[in-house]
Amino acid sequence: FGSSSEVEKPYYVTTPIFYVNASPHIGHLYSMVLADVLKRWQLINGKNAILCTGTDEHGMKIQQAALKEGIPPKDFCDFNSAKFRDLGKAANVDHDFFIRTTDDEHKEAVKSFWLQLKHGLPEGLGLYKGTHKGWYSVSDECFYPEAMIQTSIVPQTGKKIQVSIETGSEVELVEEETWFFPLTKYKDRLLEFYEANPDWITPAHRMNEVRDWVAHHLEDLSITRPASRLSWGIPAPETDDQTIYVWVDALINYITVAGYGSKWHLSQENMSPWPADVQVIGKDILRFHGVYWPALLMALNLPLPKKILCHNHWTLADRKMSKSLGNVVNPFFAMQRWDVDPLRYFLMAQGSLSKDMSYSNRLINAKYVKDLQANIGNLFYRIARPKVTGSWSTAEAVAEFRIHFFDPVVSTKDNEDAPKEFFTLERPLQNTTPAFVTAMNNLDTSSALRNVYELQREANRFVSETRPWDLVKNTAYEARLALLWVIFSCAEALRISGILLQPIMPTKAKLLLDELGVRADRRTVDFAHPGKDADYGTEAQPGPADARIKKWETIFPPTPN
Ligand code: ME8
Repeated sequence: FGSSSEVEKPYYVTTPIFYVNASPHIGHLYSMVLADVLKRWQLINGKNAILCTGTDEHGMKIQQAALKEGIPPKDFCDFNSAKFRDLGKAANVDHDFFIRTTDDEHKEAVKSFWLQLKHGLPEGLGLYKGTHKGWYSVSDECFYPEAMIQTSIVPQTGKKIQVSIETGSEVELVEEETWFFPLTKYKDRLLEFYEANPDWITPAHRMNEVRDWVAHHLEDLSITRPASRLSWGIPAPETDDQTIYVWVDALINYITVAGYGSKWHLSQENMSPWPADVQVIGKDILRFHGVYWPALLMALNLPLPKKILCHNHWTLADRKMSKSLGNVVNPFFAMQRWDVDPLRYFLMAQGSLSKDMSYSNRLINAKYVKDLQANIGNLFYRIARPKVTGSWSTAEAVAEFRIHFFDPVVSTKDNEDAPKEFFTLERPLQNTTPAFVTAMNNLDTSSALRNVYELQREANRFVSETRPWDLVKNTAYEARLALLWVIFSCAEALRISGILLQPIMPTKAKLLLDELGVRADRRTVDFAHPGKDADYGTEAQPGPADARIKKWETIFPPTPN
């Protein structure tokens, strides 16, 4: 990153860094794609944006998983981390950084952070040593207070175990000497911060959960484990018997990437790109990001992220898709079956911030057919076919329209005799982008996409009503004008949709815009308004019209692959 304060801070998006104890699944893909869409959205708004993802490689969970496989932990991490990196690549996730918590730079950042917590804070606000007794879940990598534990019986064996009420994962009673972060001392500051920034977490009800937790359940945070129990982690500086708690290690990744520890320490200048503009997380890790993370940053007087976006979970047969339950869908297989962009579209259209989302091939297929094939695919197919456009491609028809008819049509609009149905697309063309922008500013991809879907639906209805296939047979001037107006209006619907769909379906949107002959420098949101691009289509793609149309027909084929 540029270290000069004159460099504009890029919009900074993060995903959680994923545990490498198992292979990635659809839930991980969703978080990655969502973050990627938010980054790409900034890009098509003309902003500079960066995205960071990566893997979380320390802790008891990884240590045990590696031991079980009989592989040295680092080799185990190398092997599984590569799968997450491959996933990003396969899904066209445009990340700028892929951080691994085993990277030397990160370890240095964590140690530096640790030393600041230990020595750099006023009396009472820094780390202290004590005995910790509590219920630890290796699977969740956290302690739970007594009140959040219950007894459960393992169905297969009848064995009684203690589990977390929240996640159902097994806990064990642990009593050990550790270092503590005095989280309770930050209670008032946290509550004041939430009060002053009620939109800090999206959606709002997650903010309430966090506030409630801080108000009623806050305890000091044990932030080391005895090295005798946890050896696979970053050693706490200045001791030889403690390892830094994996969650503290993990959270710091977001600032390691931004140069903490190497380029800046406590100075708030030249911190580009921190603070993050949006941090995408699943609801399972809300407390870590909504409570521990701001408290740790506050302790060091560092700026807090501007926004936490907390999404719900994908379920399979009504149960959370999860590595520990084993009910996971392999995202590589899913992309092979549905193709990358249609799957990205499905995830973004069905993704929800308020309820869990059910994953099934039947649903993906239904969405593919209804939204992509029968709606957007159909519109292009209908107006681009030679039987509708005569001998032109759509791009040529649009150009023809521009050259010969633009002014007359504008004046036709004022002509009371012009048939009303010819202007029914006007309003949807005007309204789609503003509504899409509002939804994206609310980080709501699903409602953003509904606007594009509606525009395409209106455009298809418009084609059915104006019947260009009849108009094309009529050689009268008015009929020719009407035909070109229909094609032009639909091309506008496609052009605007193509621009807006770029973050969600980068490859398909590019094909669409290429096909319409939209110049590369006219694909930003500024241009996603009717009449905004005065001459697309004039730089038609090389090759015969038929070849272009054939290419289009395979964009959303009957079976995606
Ligand atoms: O928690 N639906 O890593 P993790 C939607 N290393 N998203 C899901 C999901 C599902 N069923 N399952 C997982 C960790 N996710 C820590 C994070 S960050 C500093 C450290 C996504 O591998 C979702 O984003 O268990 C969730 O928060 C994350 O994967 C958890 O991944």
